Amino acid sequence: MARSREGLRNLLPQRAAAAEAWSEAQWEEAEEAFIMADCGTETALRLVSEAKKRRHQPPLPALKSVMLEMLARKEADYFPPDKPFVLLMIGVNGTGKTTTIGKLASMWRGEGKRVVIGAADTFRAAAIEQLSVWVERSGAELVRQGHGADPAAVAFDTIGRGVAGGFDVVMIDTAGRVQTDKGLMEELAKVRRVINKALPGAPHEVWQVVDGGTGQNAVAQVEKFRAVAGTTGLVVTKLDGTAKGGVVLQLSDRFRLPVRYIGVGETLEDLMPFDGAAFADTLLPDG
Ligand SMILES: Nc1nc2c(ncn2[C@@H]2O[C@H](COP(=O)(O)OP(=O)(O)OP(=O)(O)O)[C@@H](O)[C@H]2O)c(=O)[nH]1
Ligand SMILES: [Mg+2]
Repeated sequence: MARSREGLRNLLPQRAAAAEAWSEAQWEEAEEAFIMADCGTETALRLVSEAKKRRHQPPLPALKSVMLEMLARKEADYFPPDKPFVLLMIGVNGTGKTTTIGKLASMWRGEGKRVVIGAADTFRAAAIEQLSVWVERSGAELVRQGHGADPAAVAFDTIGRGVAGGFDVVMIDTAGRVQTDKGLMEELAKVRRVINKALPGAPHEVWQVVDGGTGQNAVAQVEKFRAVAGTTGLVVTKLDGTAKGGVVLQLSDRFRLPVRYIGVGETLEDLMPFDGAAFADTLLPDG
C-alpha cells in the first residue's frame, strides 16, 4: 500500500501531520484527499465529520481512531469443530479469486491442514489448469470435472470429497462474473444452494474478492454479490499496485463486512491477514 500512502502524503501536506488543530479549509482538504484515495464521498464525509467532533484529540489521531472504528470486526478464521470448513470464493472477473485460493491453500497446508479445492470455474478451459498449478504447489487436492461442466455439480462433488476424506478445509473456486449478468449471478446462487444441500450449514464463509484498484464500482459489486450469494467477508487484492487503498475503508464502512485478507503481490507469500491498525497507519502519514 505504499502508493496509497504516498498519494495521501502528497494530498495532506506535511503541515497537517503534527498540527494540534486544523482550519476548516484543512479539514476540507483532508476530505478531498480521502475521496481521491477511493474512500468514496459518503465515507470521506463521515470520516471527517466524526473526527472533527473528537476535540480531545489532534486531527490525525482523531482520523485514525474513526478509521479503526469503521474497520472494526477483525476476526480470526473460524474452523467449525465438525469438519470441513467450507469457503466459497466469488467475485468479478480477474479480481484474484484463483490466486487467493492458491495462497490460502498454501498457508493452511503450512499449518498442517488438509485442503481440497473444487474447480467450479468450468467456464474457461484454462481456468482449471491455472487452478491445478496452484493446488499442486500447495500440496492440496483438486476436484475437477470437464470444461463446461455444471459448476454446482463440481461444488457438490468437492464437498462430498471433503466430508468423506476428513479434510479440514474445502474451497470452491468460481468463474468471474460481472454483477449485472443475471444468468451468471443466478448460477452463483445455485452453487451456493447446492453446497448447502451437500452439507447443511455450508458454506461457512463466502469471501468476495475485490480488486483494490476498482474505485467506485467496488460498491456496486459488493452490494449485488452479497444479495445473491451472501458474502460474509472480503479479500482486497492488488494493494501492491496502483490501488489507492481507500476502497478497503469504504467497503468496511458501508457494508460492515470484515476484510479478512489482503493481496499484495502475485506469489504464494503475498497474502496478509488484514490488520486495521496497520492499514490506518499506512493510509495516514504520521509526520
Ligand atoms: N499484483 C497483484 N496481482 C495479483 C494479486 N492477486 C491476483 N493478482 C493477479 O491478477 C490476475 C488475475 O488473478 P486470478 O487469480 O486469475 O483472478 P480470478 O479472479 O481468478 O480471475 P477469473 O477467474 O478470470 O475471474 C493474475 O495475473 C494474478 O497474478 C495481488 O494481490 N497483487
Ligand atoms: Mg479464477
